[in-house]
Amino acid sequence: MEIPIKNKRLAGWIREVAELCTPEDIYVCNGSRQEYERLMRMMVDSRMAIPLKKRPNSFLFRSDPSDVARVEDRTYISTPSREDAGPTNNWIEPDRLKKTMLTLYRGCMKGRTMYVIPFSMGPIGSPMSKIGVEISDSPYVVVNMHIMTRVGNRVIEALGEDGDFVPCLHSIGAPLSEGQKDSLWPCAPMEKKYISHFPEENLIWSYGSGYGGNALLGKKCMGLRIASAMARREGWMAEHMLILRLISPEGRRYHIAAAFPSACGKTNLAMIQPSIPGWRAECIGDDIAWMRIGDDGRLYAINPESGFFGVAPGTSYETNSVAMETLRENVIFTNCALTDDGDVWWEGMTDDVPSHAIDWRGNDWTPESPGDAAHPNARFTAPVSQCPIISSDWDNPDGVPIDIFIFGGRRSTVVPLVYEAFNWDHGVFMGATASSETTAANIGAIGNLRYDPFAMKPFCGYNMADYFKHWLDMGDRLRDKAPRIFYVNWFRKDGDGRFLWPGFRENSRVLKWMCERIDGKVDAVKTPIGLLPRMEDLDLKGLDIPPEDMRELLSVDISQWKAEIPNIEHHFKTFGARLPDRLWRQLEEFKGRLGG
Ligand code: OXD
Ligand code: MN
Repeated sequence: MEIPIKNKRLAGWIREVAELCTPEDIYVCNGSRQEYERLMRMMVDSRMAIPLKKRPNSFLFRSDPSDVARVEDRTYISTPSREDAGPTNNWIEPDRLKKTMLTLYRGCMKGRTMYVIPFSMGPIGSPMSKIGVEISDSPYVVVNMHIMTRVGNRVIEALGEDGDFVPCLHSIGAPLSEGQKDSLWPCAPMEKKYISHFPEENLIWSYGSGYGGNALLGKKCMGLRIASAMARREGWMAEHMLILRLISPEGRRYHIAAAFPSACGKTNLAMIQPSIPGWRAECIGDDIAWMRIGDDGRLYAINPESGFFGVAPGTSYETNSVAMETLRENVIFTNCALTDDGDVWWEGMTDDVPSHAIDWRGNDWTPESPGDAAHPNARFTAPVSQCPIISSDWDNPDGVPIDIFIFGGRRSTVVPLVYEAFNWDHGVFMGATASSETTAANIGAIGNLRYDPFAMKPFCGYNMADYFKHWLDMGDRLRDKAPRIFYVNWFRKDGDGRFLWPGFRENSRVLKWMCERIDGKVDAVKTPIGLLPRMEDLDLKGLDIPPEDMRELLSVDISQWKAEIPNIEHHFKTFGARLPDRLWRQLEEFKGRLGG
């Protein structure tokens, strides 16, 4: 077969994969609009995609009910030594894992087209960007990759004859025998799914799932797991962070990067419309930040993606009008409900609930039906460029200079609305001990408390203790140019389970306080956990929030925090001797501040 590719390693790899997976044909994607439209038409014809009458050029897909989220239990970091993957990752020795997966890959694309998807994470040609090539037998993956990354001929050109790339092999794991009728969402059973990373070879092998981060390999697999390992080797950072620009009434710009676990509001914060008069925000990215130290010693961030793969349920004109505007056209929806007039719907989208819809499983649904109309992890895939508040710098190849880091999670108790780190090491301690109640973004139990350091637990491609060390090293290099570090919790509840803080647009009040902190305009209250706002420094004008709620939101209950200590100790001990001493020291100091 003639492959129109000059890059020798790429041409060789395509041949090798084709021999292994035995597809019916091979198609190299050029990234054009015609290509996108042709594949969509093909999927509409096969009834995998449903065109939406109400939204131009938008389509609904329904996945298999067993294939609805990332599968952390089936995700592997395969390093020669188990220690190098660390206690937060599943591990199988590379030769053994490859042997198992080669057996699965053998003949797995039979009856299907093998798509070769050359993509760039970050603007093509930026020194901060990296090229990947995904081989996949899923046309759904191709159209999503078109939106989420920069796909096509320009990438092949940038690769040249000997440019480097990350090979990302993906198969849904559902070969078709002669005459076999295809299912609408083919995939392999759970025990055959593998989302594997070989960080020492910069290699990704994914098998058996067609959904989200399991299949769109530029995102979590390359953009975070492989990139984080590369970043440590090369002295930069790959983080699970949104990036936004906040602009004060005087026109001063602040760049904020914030790490929250999946489905904890990163997309909402990335698209915030400040409720405080005169303040504006621009969106740069909602999920991943790649950051390097620039010539001036500051930390510069790019969003390596070019699309949003956001959680749909809960998104509304009330909670995130910018997202709703972004979703008007050219969108791929997955596992949302279909309304009778040909639109999508999900829980929380409108106050009026449709009296009838087709649910995410394809069944009739009414408000009396026992289950949700949309799956809780239903998603939209939309181009970043359609976001009405996208920053003109969102694809600036040099990135934007970060002033503020925010960590956080979903905690109904204990953790106050906001506090600031005393210094970089303390900020790293805050990130390393970040905890959150689990969400539907991963297959597994929902609402369990877990440590999710830097919101990277599912995404760190190496031993997390070494990752903490990398953060400490970055601080040593950045010194007084380092971003200031804050921790937030928008999800605190009272005893009756009611949220104490309104969240969404009102979170701008907390961001404003952070900006005033870095400008030295306001003092803070020193507490054992960090620096908290004085009540009078939080701009609460126009917000109807009872003072007792505010007091609770800004309270630090020493006995509750003391009760966290054994859990933190246990969490740290899981890293054994690899945990940096500087973090043990932080814990000792924390205990001291809490009074023993
Ligand atoms: C995501 C996730 O899809 O974190 O961004 O699960
Ligand atoms: Mn994410």
